[in-house]
Amino acid sequence: MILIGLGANLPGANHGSPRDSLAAAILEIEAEGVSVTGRSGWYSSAPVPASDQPDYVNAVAALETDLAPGPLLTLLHDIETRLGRARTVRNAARIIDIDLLDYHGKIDTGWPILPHPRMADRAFVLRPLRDVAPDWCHPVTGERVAALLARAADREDVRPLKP
Ligand code: PH2
Ligand code: MG
Ligand code: MG
Repeated sequence: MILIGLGANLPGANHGSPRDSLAAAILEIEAEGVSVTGRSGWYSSAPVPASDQPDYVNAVAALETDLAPGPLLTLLHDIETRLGRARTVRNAARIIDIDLLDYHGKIDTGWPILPHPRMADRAFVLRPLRDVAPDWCHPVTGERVAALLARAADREDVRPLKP
């Protein structure tokens, strides 16, 4: 299974909401010939680390593609740029962020790092991931998504949005 995380906490370049940007990103991914085989609900989440930034909208999607991890992540970054993302400092508020979370359980400390190095303790990733892949286990530790979610520090800050 290939899983990506999507997040946004600034209005889009054409004034769409963060949720619109996430939906637009998913359409762009499909337009590039990558199948989107599952998508979580939309979640509102407080920024991690805590800050005065606007709340995020987060989601997770499952993909099917023959692209290897590197070309896939390059494509995802191209889509971020097309949707208006400007890269500044780490954890800056953003129009769109698309992260490669898991690629068929591959473990790689090079580029891209797999699984995503911070996913195991982020409820804003794990809560939507559980919608798409309730049986998912962390490729390194073997822990199930529900177990990781139960001890994620930000788990109270992730709330489902109306569909
Ligand atoms: N992404 C970050 C940093 N912090 N916080 C929330 N709630 N959601 C995110 O997507 C997020 C974040 C860096 O990519
Ligand atoms: Mg990210
Ligand atoms: Mg990113």
